[in-house]
Parts: sequence; structure tokens; C-alpha cells
Amino acid sequence: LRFLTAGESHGPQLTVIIEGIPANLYLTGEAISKELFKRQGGYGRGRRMQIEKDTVEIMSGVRHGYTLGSPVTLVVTNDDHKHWLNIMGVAPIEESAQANMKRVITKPRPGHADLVGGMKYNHRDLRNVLERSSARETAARVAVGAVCRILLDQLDIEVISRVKSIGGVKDKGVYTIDEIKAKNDSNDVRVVDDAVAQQMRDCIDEAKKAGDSIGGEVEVTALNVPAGLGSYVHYDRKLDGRIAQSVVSINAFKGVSFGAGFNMADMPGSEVQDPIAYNGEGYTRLSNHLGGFEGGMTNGMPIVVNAVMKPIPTLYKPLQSVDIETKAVYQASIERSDSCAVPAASIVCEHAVAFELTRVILEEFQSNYMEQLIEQMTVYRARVKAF
Ligand code: EPS
Repeated sequence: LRFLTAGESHGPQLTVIIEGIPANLYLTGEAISKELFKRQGGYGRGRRMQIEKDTVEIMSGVRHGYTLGSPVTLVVTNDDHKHWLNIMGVAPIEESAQANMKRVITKPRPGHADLVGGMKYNHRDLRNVLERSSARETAARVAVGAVCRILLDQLDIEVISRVKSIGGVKDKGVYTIDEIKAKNDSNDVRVVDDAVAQQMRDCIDEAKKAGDSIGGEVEVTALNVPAGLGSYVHYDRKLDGRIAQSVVSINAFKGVSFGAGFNMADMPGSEVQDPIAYNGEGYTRLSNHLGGFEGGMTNGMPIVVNAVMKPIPTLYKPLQSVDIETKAVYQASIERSDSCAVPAASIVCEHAVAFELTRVILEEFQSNYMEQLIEQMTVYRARVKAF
């Protein structure tokens, strides 16, 4: 399974090609769009999300509702593009027109890809960098993950997410899977505890008033994943490593951990390792500090991924930078931004994990068509249970 995304933030559309989805998976644009809609929401998003109504059009690989086994092409239109027709035009422009080109960016934002991207690709207009480095691309990643979630659903594997902290306000509760499932979509910060949710909204309001932005921590859980996905035999087959790469590649994500994560540094080994037990349903662990991984392989327990998002670098509050034309120091000021995108980012993270799980499953099982994959998975699950 592999995918490519293309598209600039204010260009006409985002395009995704996914190659490797088995034939005979029931797939509709509406089901994918449902996930995109979740990503658009969340308290603290800026005005751009009021312009966009992200919906997916399937352009290839599906006939009469079922995948063909051929590449699936998805398109998400950028509704905002109509305001950027000249600025983001594809056709060459006259030199005289270039001089009048609006919204040329020569002032890089600290923390964004602007300056280094300009150096690397020799762009004097930093818009050429930020149009692609924008988190708009995460809509395409969610579209890919949504297809994967629909496939995983056929294998009774579920991926859920929640927000654990925003701007230092933490939901410290320890919840069962059912509690998380019942509550994670019930409020606009995607937090289980409603009282904490209100404190988070207040914190986002304060940041917005101060022209600042805030980050946070999200948790993704994958349920009913069979033991033995990934491998201990080589570094690039360790599934936790692959998930970590995928998660940290999401815009503004700076850290990832599994299960008890960084707390493990302070715990004795006897408290960290999860004791093994056997019940009629197969092998289990008496705790899940390791977040579902042993030796880079799934161990059959829920996969628990924690991830940290830094505050968005586009700030209303001035921060020092340097104009690349004049080299003069200036205080940046910006027109439009999200003050907090952590709730939306939890959706992106969930879909990044769904993609990596699907990818490894399609590597490990014969999967030309869904019936074959389901059959293979059923046999494998029975074998692992009886081991
Ligand atoms: C983003 C800036 C804002 C966000 C955007 C990411 O967009 P704009 O530059 O148009 O104001 O809304 O996020 C999305 C478009 C999205 O779909 O999430 C940035 O600079 O990264």
C-alpha cells in the first residue's frame, strides 16, 4: 500500500492516489468525507475552515461502489481557491505583472518551513514554500486514512482518538475504551472530561486574545489488532518505528510515545513490563504499559500512541524575523491563522495510524481482494489464539 498527495493550500485541489487497496471493498465518497468533516471542526480553528467544505470525489479505482484493485484517486476541492486565481495561477505571467503580484512573501515566520524551504529550493517568494508546507495537506492524509479505516472495519479493527491536553490544561482521567468511545466526539475539543473541556476552551480563547497559539497532546488507540504485526528482525520492519515516523511527519507534531511513554524513564522494570496471561480467548497482558508493542510487533493488546503537537507557528503576536530582501529585522504580523488545531490534529493522527496498520496488514496477508484478506485474517487469528 502506498500513496502520494499533491496540492497547494490555495491551489485548485488536493489530489491523492492510493495504490494497493484490495478489490471488492465497499467505498463511497460520503464515507470518506465524514472523516474530513471531523478534521475541519474543533474549537480554535481560524476563518479558513469557514470557507472550506471538504468533500471527497472519487475519480478512479471504484466502480458501482466497490474498489477495483486499481489505484484509487481522490480529489478534495479547495473552495478558497476562487479568491486566489491570479496569485496561484498555473500559467506563466509577464514580468510586468510579476512586479504587481500581490501577497509575495519575503518575511519568513519563525517555526515554519518558510526560510529554510526558500533556501533549499531557491524561492525568493516564500509563498512557494508555505503553500505546500501548509497543514492543508493533512486533509489529504485524512482522506487516505479514511479509506484505510473503512478497510480495517471489515477486519473488526477500530482506531479511535482523543485529546489529552491543550495549552497545559490536562485531562488526567484514566478511561475505559467504552468511555473514550462514548465521549471523544461529544465536544469540540475532543476531550472526555467536559469540565476540562471548558477549561481548554478558555485557554484557547486567552491564547487567541493574546495573538498566540497553543499546542497539546493527543492519544490514538487501535483495538482488536492481532498479535504479530511488524517484526523484530530488522529496524525498518518494526511497526512502532513506522508509526512513529508517520505521526511525526504530521505538520507541527514533535513527539510520539507508546503506552506509558516517557513516564517509563522513571519506573522500575518490574512495573513497566506487562505480565502475560492466558484466558479462553488467547494470550493477554495484565497491564498495557507498553502500548501494545513488544519487539516492534503488536502483542494483541490495544495499541496506544501518544503524540505531541507544538503550537502553530503562524502568530498574530509579533515575533522577530528578518526580511530576506532587505535583511532588515522586523516583527512579523499575520492576517489569519488557527490559534489551536489540536482537536483537528487528533483526527489526522488517528488516520496516520490507520494507514500504517493497513499497510502492514496488506504486506503480511494475501490481499488481492477483500474476501481473501478476511479469510486469511480469520485463519491467522485462530492460529495465534491457539498458539
Ligand atoms: C495554515 C493556515 C490556515 C489554516 C490552514 C493551515 O490557512 P490559511 O493560510 O488559508 O489562512 O486554516 O489549514 C487548512 C487550510 C486546513 O485545511 O487545515 C497553515 O499555515 O499551515
